[in-house]
Amino acid sequence: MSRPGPAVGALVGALLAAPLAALMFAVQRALGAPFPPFDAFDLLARTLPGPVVTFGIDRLVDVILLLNLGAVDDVAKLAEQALALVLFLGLGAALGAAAFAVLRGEGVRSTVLRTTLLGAAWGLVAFLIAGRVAEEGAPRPLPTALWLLLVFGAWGAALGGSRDRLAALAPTPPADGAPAPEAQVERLDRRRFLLRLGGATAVVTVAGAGLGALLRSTRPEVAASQAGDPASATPWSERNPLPNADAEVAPAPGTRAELTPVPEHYRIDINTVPPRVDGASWQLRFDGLVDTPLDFSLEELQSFPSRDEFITLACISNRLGGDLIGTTRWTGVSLRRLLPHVGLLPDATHLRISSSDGFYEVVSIATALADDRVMLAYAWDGLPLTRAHGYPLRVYVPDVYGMKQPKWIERIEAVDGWEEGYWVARSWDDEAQIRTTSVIDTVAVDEAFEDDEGDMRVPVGGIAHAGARGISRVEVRVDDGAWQAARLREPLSPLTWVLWRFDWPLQEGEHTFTVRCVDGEGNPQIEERNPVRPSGATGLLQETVRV
Ligand SMILES: Nc1nc2c(c(=O)[nH]1)N[C@H]1C(S)=C(S)[C@@H](COP(=O)(O)O)O[C@H]1N2
Ligand SMILES: [Mo]
Repeated sequence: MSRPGPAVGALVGALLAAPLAALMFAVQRALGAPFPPFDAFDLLARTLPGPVVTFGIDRLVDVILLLNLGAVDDVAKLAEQALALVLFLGLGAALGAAAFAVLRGEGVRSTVLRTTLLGAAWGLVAFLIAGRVAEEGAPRPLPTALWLLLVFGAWGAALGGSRDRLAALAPTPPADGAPAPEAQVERLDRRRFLLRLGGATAVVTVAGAGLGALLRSTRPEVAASQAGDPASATPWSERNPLPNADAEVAPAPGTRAELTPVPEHYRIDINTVPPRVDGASWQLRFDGLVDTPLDFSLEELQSFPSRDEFITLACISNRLGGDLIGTTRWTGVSLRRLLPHVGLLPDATHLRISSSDGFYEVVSIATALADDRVMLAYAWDGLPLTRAHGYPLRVYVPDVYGMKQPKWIERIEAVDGWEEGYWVARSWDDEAQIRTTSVIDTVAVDEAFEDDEGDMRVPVGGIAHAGARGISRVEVRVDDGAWQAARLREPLSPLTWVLWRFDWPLQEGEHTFTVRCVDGEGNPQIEERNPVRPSGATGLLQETVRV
């Protein structure tokens, strides 16, 4: 009788990996145990060469934009998670195939012990990976190791049990083969066994995944620590008017919100799921070339005089007109206020800021001393940072892209020279200064109105942004006409985007609008098209409408 081979092994390995993933998901939700499929994916993303990772991200974003799948950051995270699961099932298939191939000569003897050891070995690797990508607040190692050895060992035992069962059963009969007389009783052939196995694994998978999804609501975000205090659970912007509420220029209807609601703010980072940090036990370690290494608790940081800033944050990967940009009100402490407490040594030139997810960047001490807007921020829009946006602490540095601004920071080390940050080491721009860009959000044909002279005008509007340099001029061109000045709305602060508006005298037909701007230092936006890598996208945006 022929023994089940690697192809059957791959099928069984993958089938059994699905309930394995689902069970681990449920236990992760309930107890915070690691979820190895995502851990392995994150480790891969951090260790693969930068160009490989960047190429992968670029293609992913291409597909999202091509198929118009929705907000780039949300869809990309979902796609990463799906890919992580597919890789995990693929690994289960590869191990199953290898095991069945090696055990082919074993006849009907029991192989369960050996496959259990194989599963446990996979569990051990998963445990080591979880330890490498783990952040503060990760569960204790011993129970974690036991759990992973147990559940992966069970995968291995089920693999061996299935193999032994298949080895004892008749191979699937050929399609044209008439059933043998003895089979008329209850005949369990290999195909039927595999179908049953598939059904059973599907049930456990659905049950585990469903349980995990239900558990979501019972494990509140660490950041939602203000639950008892209803006033502070309301965002600042819902309790206060914006500082430019009386601005002369109103946004054209259809322009994006001037202040981005935090739940809608884009999220970009190297984690399949954001790190979970316990704010009560968390401390910021300040060490390196200092007189007095110090640990600051969140409470200590909040006892320093705070500063509030309206800030537009943009990702260097934001494509022209893309959605990886947002504005909110940041609250924190100026980094330079901490420096006297630790006493920098004369050799110190830079601060290396590192995060619980392994991300890091450097800020020059000269910048931190000269610019009190460089801050350690603990609140967005009047509430503690959410887990996705860096709870409990993130850094802000004016005029540079998000890649220079670590979230979830846990250590600041004074060092004696510049170093490459996480993305700089992966071949992105050293400086990553924000480029000057302008975007058309709306040509509000439906909102056409009659002006004082009785002419119909169409409100056209959008944003212009140049980091901390501000915007001094925005111009619009219709078809091949002359560039005409748009009106600028007074911004929320010198660190935010500027909303612009141009009331266009309506003309019927098809028209193309182009926008360009000049930053606050008099430098015009670069009109030549450049891709996002390595220094941020440039080029002019156009919008064509039929009137
Ligand atoms: N620890 C950590 N900080 C990080 C990142 C990261 O991957 N890990 N990504 C950076 C990048 S590339 C950007 S654009 C901003 C995005 O911040 P947001 O997700 O709060 O919008 O976070 C930055 N800080
Ligand atoms: Mo970014």
